[in-house]
Amino acid sequence: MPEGRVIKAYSGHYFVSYKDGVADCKLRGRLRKEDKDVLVGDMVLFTLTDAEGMYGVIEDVLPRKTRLLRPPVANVDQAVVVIACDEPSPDLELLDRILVSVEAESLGIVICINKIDLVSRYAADKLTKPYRNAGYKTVKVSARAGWGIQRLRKALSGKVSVFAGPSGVGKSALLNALQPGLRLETGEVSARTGRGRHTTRYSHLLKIEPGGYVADTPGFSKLDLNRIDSRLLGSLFPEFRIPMKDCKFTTCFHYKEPDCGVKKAVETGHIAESRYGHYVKLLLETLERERRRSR
Ligand SMILES: Nc1nc2c(ncn2[C@@H]2O[C@H](COP(=O)(O)OP(=O)(O)OP(=O)(O)O)[C@@H](O)[C@H]2O)c(=O)[nH]1
Ligand SMILES: [Mg+2]
Ligand SMILES: [Zn+2]
Repeated sequence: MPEGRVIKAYSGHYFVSYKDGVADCKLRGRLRKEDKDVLVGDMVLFTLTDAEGMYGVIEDVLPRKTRLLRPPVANVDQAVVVIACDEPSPDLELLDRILVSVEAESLGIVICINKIDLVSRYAADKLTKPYRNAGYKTVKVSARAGWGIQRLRKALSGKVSVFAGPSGVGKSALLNALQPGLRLETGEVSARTGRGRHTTRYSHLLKIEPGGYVADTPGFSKLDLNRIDSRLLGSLFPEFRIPMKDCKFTTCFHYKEPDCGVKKAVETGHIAESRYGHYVKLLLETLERERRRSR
């Protein structure tokens, strides 16, 4: 039975890329009954239903290596979290939420700072610094001016990646810059609201040269982290991991406790205040949810 990779899925159609092309597949009734969700990135076994090899039926979904909830994709090696320097203005809380959700799935992370043509080099560096200091791989680019595209290509090469981030930051534009000829639709940011217009509607896994896949995905502006354990949260901020070892209490939440290594690192500037602030916000949310669940 041929094996392939789901590259796009909508309204009951699953587009499966395999050695002879792409087949438009349906789900075998059994899978539909089990309510099995088949995601972009899933590896599947399928049977062809026509001689030309254009249509088929998915018979089985192979075990997933990884799975991200938002955006929903399977089997990616890394997430490329895209933000814009401006238009839309950076939502650092959303960025930190996305980073935590990706850390929780143990995927690789690249932070891509797009639209550097719109701001000074100083402003772009200032935005990037807390994340570089936290140990993240960051790439500053401009899809419009073509700056940094080679560095981004290098970070994607040989891997399966997913672009994640709010609407309007330029995910589709970056893919167009990476792979001439794709002609993905892009949409102007609204002058009135300063937000993107949700131009990309469906996730789509695309092949890029010289090797690798990238999923373009619809932008989103909210992310609830409702599967994360309050005890784990601190370790999902990579720059907390070493300072945490100096906390007096092994159960430290790095919040109200005395003698906390993380809080000390915030005071000395080794941890960015914005990152710590988002940590506290997420911690309180998580504790509140755990309290409600245990009632
Ligand atoms: N100035 C500038 N504009 C850019 C850059 N990259 C993208 N844009 C513009 O930003 C707008 C949004 O780009 P898209 O690629 O549609 O954004 P997206 O992230 O795919 O948005 P959704 O599909 O809605 O999630 C378009 O008008 C692009 O031309 C850039 O580097 N600089
Ligand atoms: Mg798009
Ligand atoms: Zn602590």
